[in-house]
Amino acid sequence: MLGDVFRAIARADLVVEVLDSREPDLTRSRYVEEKVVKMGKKLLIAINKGDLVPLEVLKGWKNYFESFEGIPAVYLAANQHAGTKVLRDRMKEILKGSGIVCFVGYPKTGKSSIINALKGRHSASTSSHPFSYGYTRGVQLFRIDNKLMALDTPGVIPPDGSELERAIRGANVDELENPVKVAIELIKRVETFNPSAFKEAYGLDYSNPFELLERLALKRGWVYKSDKEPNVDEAAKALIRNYHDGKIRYYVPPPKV
Ligand SMILES: Nc1nc2c(ncn2[C@@H]2O[C@H](COP(=O)(O)OP(=O)(O)OP(=O)(O)O)[C@@H](O)[C@H]2O)c(=O)[nH]1
Ligand SMILES: [Mg+2]
Repeated sequence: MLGDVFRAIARADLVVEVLDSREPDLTRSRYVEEKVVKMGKKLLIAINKGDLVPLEVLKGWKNYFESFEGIPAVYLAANQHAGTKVLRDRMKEILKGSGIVCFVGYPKTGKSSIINALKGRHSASTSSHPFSYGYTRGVQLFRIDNKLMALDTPGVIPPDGSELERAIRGANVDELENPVKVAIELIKRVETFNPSAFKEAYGLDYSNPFELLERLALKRGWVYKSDKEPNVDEAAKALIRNYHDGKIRYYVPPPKV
């Protein structure tokens, strides 16, 4: 799988690494970044899901990447088509006109959403390429306009890292060993940055993470047939999926430069 991504990078002139604005540090792959540089490709960071985070924080992360790490960066919210023009202009500027751009990043950071937003309504509706959300399987080539082509790649997660990190990096919930344990860790982490994140998302009151899962299960009608107890496993998976789908608002502040 990672081999497919590197073969796609080899075909491109510029690589855009897509990060989740809530967790830019945990959703970036220094391994892939180093590989991109070694392969002689240009790198641009796109901080996506910007609608979930205050503008000052987005600017702070952009400044951190550009000033401290020397990597050009833009922020955007693909699902609202906000910031896509800035991204398109920045890509053309780096490419000095035209070329092939390869989008990489962990699953669920929004690679396919960005490409779809870049294509715009007109070309998307006339495109013969099948476009779908959900996990992108193979590498696909799209035309953005008469200057830019985009390679969409599947998100790949290295096997190292804790289950919590894997969940934040978009791991398929059905591949997590213990979704309830991971969901509880995720709730605790998010609440250290935004104590009311889940109350805002679900409108539920609770006194601890496990109780949140129970309340969520009952609200959705997920109970075990045998004893009518809340199905917390189902609730845990749903919560992690909602997290991936950008329903939970919080942010990790950028490092002080
Ligand atoms: N809130 C918010 N959600 C977004 C944004 N962009 C994408 N999403 C959501 O994030 C989820 C994943 O989006 P995709 O575009 O499929 O992500 P991907 O990186 O292509 O995922 P893989 O193909 O699995 O690697 C979807 O539920 C999108 O609706 C955004 O800017 N803001
Ligand atoms: Mg995709």
